[in-house]
Amino acid sequence: MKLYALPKSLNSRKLLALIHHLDLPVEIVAMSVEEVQSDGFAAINPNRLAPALVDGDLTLWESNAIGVHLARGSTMLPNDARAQADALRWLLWEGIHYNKALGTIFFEAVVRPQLGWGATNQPLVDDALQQVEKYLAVLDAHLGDRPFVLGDRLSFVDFAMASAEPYRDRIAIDFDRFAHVQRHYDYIATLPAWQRALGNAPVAVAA
Ligand SMILES: N[C@@H](CCC(=O)N[C@@H](CS)C(=O)NCC(=O)O)C(=O)O
Repeated sequence: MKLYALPKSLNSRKLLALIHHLDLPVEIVAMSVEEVQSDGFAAINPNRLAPALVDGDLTLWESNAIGVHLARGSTMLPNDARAQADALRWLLWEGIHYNKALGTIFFEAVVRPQLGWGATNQPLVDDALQQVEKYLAVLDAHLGDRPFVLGDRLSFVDFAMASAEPYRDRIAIDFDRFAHVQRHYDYIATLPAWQRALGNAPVAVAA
């Protein structure tokens, strides 16, 4: 299996963390933005976006679909139908609403200046900030009485939800106002697989 990834991007990171957490035999192909936009890569993902997975004759794009494929049968995805529907609910919400808004802010505030891709699109950022406030309140209330998004157990959904965790301090959102999201992000940041996905040495955990 091969995962084509932009290692520093939000949507690739959730999968790198999952692969490290489950120690899956997946070859990670680290790509540049130019490679992702190339005609060659369009044969794998016609959207010219990363990540994409090639597993034998199955080619998958959309990070959360890839995550479900990789996590199936493991502790990182529930087995029963109702719990899987709940996982799907949150994975769709994450992609369509929550991290769509966070990702826009991240792209404009962090990626665009880094790549030298012109000036920040401030109206877009202002709109995304408004959206993200609404969705952060939803996630914060949900995490108020459960440690993980799906309840008592860590799952791939937590990795998806925490995609923006490393950039908390670099985007114009006061996460301290969302104490349960902060606590969830803090926990995810302690996981060795998460740190490895970030390219960091594992965080020392007290015995
Ligand atoms: N909904 C897609 C989004 C993929 C996406 O937007 N990927 C970005 C990085 S997070 C990308 O490849 N950007 C490269 C480009 O825009 O040229 C997913 O979840 O996989």
